[in-house]
Amino acid sequence: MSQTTIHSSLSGPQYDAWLGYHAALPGTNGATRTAAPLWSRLIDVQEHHPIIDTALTELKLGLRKLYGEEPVLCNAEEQNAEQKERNPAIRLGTWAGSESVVNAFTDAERSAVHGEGYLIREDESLHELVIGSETPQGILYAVFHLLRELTLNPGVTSGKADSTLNVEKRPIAFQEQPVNQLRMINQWDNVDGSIERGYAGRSIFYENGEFSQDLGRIRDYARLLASTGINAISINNVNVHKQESLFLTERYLGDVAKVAAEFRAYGIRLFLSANYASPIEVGGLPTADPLDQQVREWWNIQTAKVYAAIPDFGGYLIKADSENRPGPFTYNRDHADGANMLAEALRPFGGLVIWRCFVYNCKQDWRDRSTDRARAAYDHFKPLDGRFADNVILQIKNGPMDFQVREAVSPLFGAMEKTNQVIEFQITQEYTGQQRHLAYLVPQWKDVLDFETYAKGKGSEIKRIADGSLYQRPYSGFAAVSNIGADASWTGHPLAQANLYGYGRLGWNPELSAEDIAEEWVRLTFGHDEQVVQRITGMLLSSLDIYENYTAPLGVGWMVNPDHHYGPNVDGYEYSKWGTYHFADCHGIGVDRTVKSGTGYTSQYHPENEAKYESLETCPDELILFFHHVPYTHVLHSGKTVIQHIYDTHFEGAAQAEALAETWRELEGKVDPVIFDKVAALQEGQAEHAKEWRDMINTYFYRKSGIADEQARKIYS
Ligand code: GCV
Repeated sequence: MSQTTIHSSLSGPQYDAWLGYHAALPGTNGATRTAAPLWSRLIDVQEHHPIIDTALTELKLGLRKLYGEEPVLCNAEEQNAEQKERNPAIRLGTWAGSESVVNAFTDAERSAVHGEGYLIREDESLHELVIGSETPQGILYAVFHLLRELTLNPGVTSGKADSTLNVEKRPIAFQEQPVNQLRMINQWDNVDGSIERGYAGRSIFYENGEFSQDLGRIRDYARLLASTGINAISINNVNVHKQESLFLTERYLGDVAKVAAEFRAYGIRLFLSANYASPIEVGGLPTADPLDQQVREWWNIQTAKVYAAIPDFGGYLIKADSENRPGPFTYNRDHADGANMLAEALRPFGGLVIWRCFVYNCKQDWRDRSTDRARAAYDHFKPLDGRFADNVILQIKNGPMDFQVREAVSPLFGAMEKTNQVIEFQITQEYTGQQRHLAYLVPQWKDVLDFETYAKGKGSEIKRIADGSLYQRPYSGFAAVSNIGADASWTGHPLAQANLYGYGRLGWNPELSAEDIAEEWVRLTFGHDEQVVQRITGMLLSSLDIYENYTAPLGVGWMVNPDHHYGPNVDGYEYSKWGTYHFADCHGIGVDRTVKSGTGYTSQYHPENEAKYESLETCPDELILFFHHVPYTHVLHSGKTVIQHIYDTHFEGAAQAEALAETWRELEGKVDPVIFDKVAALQEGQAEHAKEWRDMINTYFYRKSGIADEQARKIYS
């Protein structure tokens, strides 16, 4: 066994996150310790594999925490039937490695799962629980599933049954298959220890130009990720600076390999963000032209060195020709030329190129009303459909602008039939309160995934493009920018852990509801006290609407301070080069993206959606200013004018933020005191800051429009 303990440089409930298994401990949030199932004292395993060893470590830890007793390992092959009868056990293994596990399931059952999928079945008469999968990863995911289930449904307590517990009738039986193939996390960490758009402290990966020596912290992160189903990670910022360009070289490859080993133990494949201009900056070549033979050879050789150090290396994540990063445009080549060059270098090793579509003109002239940043990704990439190599995947942000609290969905989903695609979300809360405000993002991601593109008629939702089923693509999935750092709670705001957890769960199964994921996370993290569960779940589920209420209205976006993007500044980006404008004047506000009179962006959608957005009659209220420039007196479907909507939502949002703080205060003494104090301070801060947003936005639009609030509330003039 390569590992018997879980490494941690920190401890406590906020650090344990959803893997504390506190839920059923006596005295914790009112729960009593549950009776251990008979099979939980023995684990029968017959094969050796590093990931199965990890699964065993996790299983032993989880069962010990849940039931106070660490199970022992045994080998049931060596027991006769009578002994087996006396020794109930958990049996686990892969189809190839464990005959007794194979025999526990029928052929039909086994063939219903493949790869990372798994089966779990409890046999009450034999007092055993069997876990089987085609792969060791599947076993690990099944173990985390089992522990989650035992925590969420503690069953009958050792004392009298507790009616407040969420008791589910046994026997346990699960058949699971991840819906998405690639379930990836992107770190935006820099080797100096900073994190671009990081709101939870310094990097856990790097400090002062070196890799962190605290591999235990990285392992703890790997287990959090694997427990939700994550199977890939890129460990450095997509903005690859000079020093990180050396990650592909001997200078850092040994360190990268050590980090890869930590993730490998949890079934997570490591990727690197690479600098497109590496042949120049690292290799000393005069060019990075993708059609230059020397350049191609440089990538081939360098990539072979990476694989010599990390044989299961995932591949390169690339941000090219975007926000001043180098790319193929410099050489009059297109993005297919650039991506395919890297694909060629990676192909012999089974590696992937993940190429980002966040490509737009960031030196726009605000006076130019015809250029529309929202159009850019589609305009650049749609014409290239069919030109990308098989091991290239395009990574497309969920919206056409940049992770706003509300924006349309990217029309590129549904536009590229012959191209592998993954959807990119942002877990880190750059534009959604920076982990100082509460914003549970799963409902937003659900809306995007459920969006009907009509690409192949009805039933062409974005989730079916992301999971590869609509176009039957070989590669597909989810990617998201991480929200963790060295903070003791990982995420700065302890409740922001729900976003990391929710992302993983949704990547595994996009059909899970935002409500179920929220409640699941709360129960795993805080236990089963009904008041705690209801209050925190309620806070999470209302949080994004609240945030939207007091910030930029009706889908127009931005209105934040430039650079750091925190706090209100209505004109912060209005006269800038970044292409993010609201065009408010004394008559009205919004961006005309119609074909009829605007930038023509609506035509990038399939006809059903184009028609819906093109017309004021059918455009949904929440996106009206994203698609149309309207007078303040325009009447929304809600019956309110735009200006009255702005006033009402901002008064309401600030009041709701205050109510969030009050709700949390009611939980004093019912949740861990460290978490309580931290969240209490953050919620007070949010309530105060929401007032600042309210007053700045309301005053701005009152001054612009000259229209008074119907309810004559206090608006500063
Ligand atoms: C990593 C936005 C952010 C940048 C980020 C960029 C991207 O513009 O503000 O910090 O850069 O998106 O996704 O590449």
